[in-house]
Amino acid sequence: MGAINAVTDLTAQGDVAVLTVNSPPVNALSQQVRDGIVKGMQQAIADSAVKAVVLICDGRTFIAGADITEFGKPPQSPSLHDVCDAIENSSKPVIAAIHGTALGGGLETALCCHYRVAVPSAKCGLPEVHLGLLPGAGGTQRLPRIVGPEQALQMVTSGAHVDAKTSLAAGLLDEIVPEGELRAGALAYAKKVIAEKRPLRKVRDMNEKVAAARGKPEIFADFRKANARKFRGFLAPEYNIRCIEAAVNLPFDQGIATERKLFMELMTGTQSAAQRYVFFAERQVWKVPDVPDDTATIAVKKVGIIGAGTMGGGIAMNFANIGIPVALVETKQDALDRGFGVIRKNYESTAKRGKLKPEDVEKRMALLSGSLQLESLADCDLVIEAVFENMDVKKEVFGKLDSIVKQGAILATNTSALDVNEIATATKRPDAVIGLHFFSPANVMRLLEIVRAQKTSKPVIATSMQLAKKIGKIAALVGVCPGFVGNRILYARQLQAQAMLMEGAMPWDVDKVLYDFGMPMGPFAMSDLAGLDIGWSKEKSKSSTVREVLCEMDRRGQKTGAGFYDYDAERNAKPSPVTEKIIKDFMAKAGAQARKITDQEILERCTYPMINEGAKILEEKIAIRPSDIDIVWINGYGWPVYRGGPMFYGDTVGLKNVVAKLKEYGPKLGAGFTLSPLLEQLAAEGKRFQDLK
Ligand code: T1G
Repeated sequence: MGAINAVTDLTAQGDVAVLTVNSPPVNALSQQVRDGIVKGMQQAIADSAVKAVVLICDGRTFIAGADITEFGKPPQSPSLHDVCDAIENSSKPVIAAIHGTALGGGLETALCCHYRVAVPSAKCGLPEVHLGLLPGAGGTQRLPRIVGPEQALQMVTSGAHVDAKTSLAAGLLDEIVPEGELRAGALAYAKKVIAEKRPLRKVRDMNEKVAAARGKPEIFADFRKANARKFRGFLAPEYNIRCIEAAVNLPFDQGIATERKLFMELMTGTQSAAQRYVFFAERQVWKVPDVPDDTATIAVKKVGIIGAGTMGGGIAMNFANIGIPVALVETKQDALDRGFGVIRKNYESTAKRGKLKPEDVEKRMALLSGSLQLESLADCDLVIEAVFENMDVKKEVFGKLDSIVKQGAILATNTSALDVNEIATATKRPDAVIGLHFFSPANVMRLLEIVRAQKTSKPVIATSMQLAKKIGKIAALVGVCPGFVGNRILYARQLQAQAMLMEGAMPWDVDKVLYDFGMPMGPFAMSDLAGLDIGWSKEKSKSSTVREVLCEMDRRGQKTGAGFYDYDAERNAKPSPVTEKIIKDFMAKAGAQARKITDQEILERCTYPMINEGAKILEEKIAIRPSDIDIVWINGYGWPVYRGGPMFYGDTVGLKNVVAKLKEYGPKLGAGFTLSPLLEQLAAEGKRFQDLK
């Protein structure tokens, strides 16, 4: 008995051996943890005084999975399968004692135990699908044997964390013990198992629920059909489904063989590499080298928002959602009333979907106050302007805020592209000025670009990052330049997409390529959705571009039933002969000859300039690291997570190939296009963006 290695120990409590794992931060199944469990089991079994084993973890959680940092490296024994076998084939009953989140390999390990107990706050899940994987240690074969194939399909393809109560009802847990008394509760349960001479119950032998589903292929066909849209482009969900099918149709060991085969296919594929990269990128993005975690922050007890339109209203909801009072200011009462009406409607539709209690709708609405005077913001700790996207208007507002709002408050702009340094000059406190670029709809989109101006202070940055986390956003700290990170890269793509219209491609040709690549929609469908008339003015319009002509014809996008596409009453899009004619007229006027542009060229012409722009953004230190750029494009624009983001995609294609193609397209990319020196240098050195630290 005693320490087995640095992260595991074995102690005796009467005739029960307690095998404790203590490997912060999440007791992941590193080689040391695996070795400790195997050795601990051997010692417990060899000790005749031991009648049962409790497997428990110190720290914040039960085992939260395999150690993702070991993936892609040569496997080290003992394997997770060795751990599972050691437990499941033990001659003495093993009881898993669960707190925190038993996830992935952690839950799989618990499923190899003979019994499982947990505290009420514990959760169970198999989230491997989010890493582009599937439970590779028997989870796809054991889970359906307990909860049945239907619930197993839901769990493995959603990666959801299931609470203790639901897990108990589903049979994943045998008992819930009092909160904070896990060790005592598990020991008591173990003694009960001994006293009652309970059997060495193995999940692998529980075949009733899988046998009942045999001969019912519709379970899987219906599930695939119902989720086709959500799973589009992903490999892992389909592979998870196939493993559950194997659990239903094959004997256990053959099911395990199927699981191992499909697991390895995913593990060695680019989709999982991309999704594991994103897992770490989502944690890196919060780290700002010169703003340490212990930077002082400002308490934000009241938020002010100027503008109760789509953006202002959506932003307000974020803070009301976490119980922070919000004061909204508009210029006219009817605009204020309309804004409140939209917010209430949003909350009520969430409540209708059962995702919000009616009383919480009222609680959140009660946190909102409205006024026509900026003076009502005097006592706010954070004020965010979401007014018209015009520099003069914004500077005027900031000038007024400077004289109204208390000292020490943060003055933020929601601008999507304007120069935050210039906005800050309208105040005597540039250190308090920052950009908080929410993405529309602000109450839904996860991304927040936090724009650091030259004089923004570190406490203001630290507070903004901390607040972003509290409101459930994923925040990327970016520098000041036109379009910051996301929109600047978007412009690079739009330029190429529009240029190809003058070379023979139609909007629907370009959109199809990017949709098939995995984007939620292509550039032209996106423009129609956002509205073609953003920044367009009827008075100044000179029919000089396809977009201007469309707007002049009142074809302003989905909202007018026509834009690049024609839309039916359900807003289904179809290619428009009107748009085709406008494009052909422009080409005729320019004397341009249409040519066949391949899908591959469309894809390269749209994505490689994005990668190039990302490299420039890094050169100019507008983004801290390449993976921040990827986080922006995955969470702000829907870049498919299984392709890792534009910078990861560049690494996947190979920067040498990206540079070669950009040089080959040369003048086609437009007179303003220049190759990023950083991109060229990395390509020449055979390096990747991921090698940049
Ligand atoms: N391996 C290695 N490190 C991990 C890890 C893991 N599984 N999970 C978390 N970390 C690190 C994370 O990088 C961060 O490090 C710190 O722990 C805190 O994490 C065979 C193949 C458990 C719900 O997918 O969902 O098992 O930044 O910031 O918000 O079938 O971490 O501090 O240096 O996220 O409180 C399956 C992944 C693996 C669970 C806690 N398991 N982790 O959330 O903290 S694959 C998972 C999470 C597998 C088997 C398969 C969350 C969490 P740092 P955090 P949190």
